Amino acid sequence: MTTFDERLNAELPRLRSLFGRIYGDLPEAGRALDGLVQDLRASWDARPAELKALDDEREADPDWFASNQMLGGVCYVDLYAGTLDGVRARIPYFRELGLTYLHLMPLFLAPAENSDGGYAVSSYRDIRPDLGTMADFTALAAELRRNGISLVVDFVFNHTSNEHVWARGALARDPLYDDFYLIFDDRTMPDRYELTTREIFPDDHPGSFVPLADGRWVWATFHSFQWDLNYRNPAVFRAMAGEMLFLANQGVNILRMDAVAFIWKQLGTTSENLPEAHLLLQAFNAVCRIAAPSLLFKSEAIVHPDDVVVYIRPDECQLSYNPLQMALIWNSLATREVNLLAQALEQRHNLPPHTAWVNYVRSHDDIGWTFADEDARQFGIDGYEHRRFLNAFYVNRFPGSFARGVPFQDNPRTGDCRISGTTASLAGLEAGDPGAVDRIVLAHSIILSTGGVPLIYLGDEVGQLNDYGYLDVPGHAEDSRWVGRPPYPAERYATRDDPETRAGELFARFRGLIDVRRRTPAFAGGQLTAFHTQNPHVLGYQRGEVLVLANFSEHAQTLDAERFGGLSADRTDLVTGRPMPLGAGLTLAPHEFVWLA
Ligand code: OTU
Repeated sequence: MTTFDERLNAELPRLRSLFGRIYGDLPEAGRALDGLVQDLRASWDARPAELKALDDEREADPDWFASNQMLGGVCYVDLYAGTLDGVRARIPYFRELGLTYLHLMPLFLAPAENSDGGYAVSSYRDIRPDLGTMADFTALAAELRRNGISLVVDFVFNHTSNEHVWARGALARDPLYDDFYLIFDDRTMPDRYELTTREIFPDDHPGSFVPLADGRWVWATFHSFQWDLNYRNPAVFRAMAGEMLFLANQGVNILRMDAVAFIWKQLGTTSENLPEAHLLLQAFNAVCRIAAPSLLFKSEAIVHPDDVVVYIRPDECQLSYNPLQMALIWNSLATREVNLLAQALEQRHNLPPHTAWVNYVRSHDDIGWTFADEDARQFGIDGYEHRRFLNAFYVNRFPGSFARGVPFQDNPRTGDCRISGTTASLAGLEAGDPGAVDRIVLAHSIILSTGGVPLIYLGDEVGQLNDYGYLDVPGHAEDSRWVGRPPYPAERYATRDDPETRAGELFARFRGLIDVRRRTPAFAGGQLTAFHTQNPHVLGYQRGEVLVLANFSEHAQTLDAERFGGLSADRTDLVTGRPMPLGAGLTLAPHEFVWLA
């Protein structure tokens, strides 16, 4: 077992050098670092023995998350289970499904009516009262741990709500918090910043700043009640590190680092993905290595793929959402062509050792078309026009569309738009399209087999549909992402064992795939080898000795025997157990995929 002092000695030089690179020789930085070292020691002393044991276990097995046993689920506490105790009561179901990772959506104290789904945090140390208490949370974390399920929560550290004590202090000009946010007396600086920043939630407010009651302006990238923190102030880093360590000691295993792209601002730039954002994450990472060694970060950067990958390193974020794969799965379902997805898997999938993707079909957010225009151009596809097509297709404004999505942040000025909806509604179940179930399973077969942690939005495994009820909820009606956040689909779950129902059919197929993945060591790790099918509708890749083929069209597709030259021909499909010799070529039924061992 490594002692605290050994870890401090090993990591402090790195932390100190990161502080130097971020803050230069600012005298406050030295003071913040000294204070932080005291915080680290106190936090370690308070860390429960059970968590210290887990620290040792995971330090000895740093690739634990790359196992083919890993399966993630994500849900809202209130919508899925009512309260934290309700979540605890669902642990038997999580085990039935095979979850080893549970992401509970933001559950901290937040403004009453609209809190951006909890992404406006008013206190990192208080649970929203209607969900339970911090003691319930800690107990749930322990219960999940005993059931082999790692607990993931959001670390919303780019901003706080305007009701957080820091925000109230800053508004009141309390010298302690004066410099915690980016507040300006007049529009001079905001105007200069906004020359180069992007509008994120234009439906809420234009630009990056919102006015305060006293006439000043505060930086608010997202909603007017979400104020961006000022990380140029080293006291902000120390304060946030304290909140992080507090959560670590409650038994959180993975922090989903929200909105990482935005944490550092620099005049004359987009203020996204700046080098200091990475240095700050590395400094937070060093903090964990010293006082909560098993805590991992998952980066939430839904940006250009070149920018996404830079966050993924063992000493920064060990895990990352894979927004490119997510968007391109939907792209292939719409176009029935695998060109962009195959290219992404070939050129942008493999990651450095000791890191992993979190692969997902959809999240609680909108789907943004974050593929690289340069990549698309290689196929003669114009990014702007193609995004317009995808947006039209997924909101059912394109002839023949099976999708029932809803536009999000439609910005006619920039042409930007994103898509909200549940997997089932986007895949055709709501429209009654005969290919819907196959599409839902096909999409998940990709995230279950490409390598990384597959993450299911809970309820999608029984085909939950869009919830238009959000239109009647104050604070939600303006935000179409709520259409994709339906309450627990009790009726669907109740029929999950009845193969005559849609829910039952889906659930059985999900369970089948999850079982195969679990007993197939080739699905561990993240390395993938491209396999060129030469058929525009059929995706191919190899995971170790397993050859995956997936037909994205609603017509049968044939691959000639010569495609498989050099591969062993004697194959069985792990999904169905059917022998599939490759010697005479192979025909895939509509939307069929095979995992050939
Ligand atoms: C995240 O998303 C969360 O996932 C959202 O639910 C929050 O509203 C938001 O942060 C603010 O906390 O713009 O449309 O990577 O895509 O950070 C979602 C850039 C978002 C953004 C992402 C943000």
